[in-house]
Amino acid sequence: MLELYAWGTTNGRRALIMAEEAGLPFHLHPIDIHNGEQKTPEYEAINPYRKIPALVDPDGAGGRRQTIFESVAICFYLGEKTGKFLGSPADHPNVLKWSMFHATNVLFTMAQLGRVDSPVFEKGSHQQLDAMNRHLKGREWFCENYSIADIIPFTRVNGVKHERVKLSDYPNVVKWLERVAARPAVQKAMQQKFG
Ligand SMILES: N[C@@H](CCC(=O)N[C@@H](CS)C(=O)NCC(=O)O)C(=O)O
Repeated sequence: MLELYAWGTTNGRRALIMAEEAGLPFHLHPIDIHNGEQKTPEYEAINPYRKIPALVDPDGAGGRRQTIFESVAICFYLGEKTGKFLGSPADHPNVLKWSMFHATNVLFTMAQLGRVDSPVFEKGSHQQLDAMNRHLKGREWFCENYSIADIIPFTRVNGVKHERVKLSDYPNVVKWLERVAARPAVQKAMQQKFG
């Protein structure tokens, strides 16, 4: 059985959404990061960075035990393991590029937006939300079908609450958030209690 180590944070719930969407049996280990549980030697053996989330697959490719950390890597890993949410062969390049757009831009910029009072992160967030909003016009998902390119940004964008960066200025993004939030697997993961 897959072992998922997480807590109820933006990054933790991203991995939990992916695990729920993947549909494989998994055991959720709550790691209370406010209690230092991510800093035990046992957990460090799974993730040397000592942060959640992490996934252990006792039955990876070739029957090998695999440990995966970084929530985006967990999305790719479970997508590859199940053959789900990576797009058709023709659409896969789109899934790659949008997943990377989110992983390398949106996750960092919008995390800093909530932490640091800086025009740099405000401008970056506006530029990224504007790109997303224009792309989502007339589309349900970032790519042809629901994919990790939707799962990766969801919790981070959903959490944006800022005086000068208002999601309501980006109506196609708001509608996309609502579509993702309506999925049963997403609802289950977002309602999961920790602590
Ligand atoms: N890029 C990493 C970020 C992981 C991360 O920052 N995790 C936070 C919680 S969201 C954590 O474990 N914080 C506890 C600590 O820093 O000690 C990912 O997406 O998995």
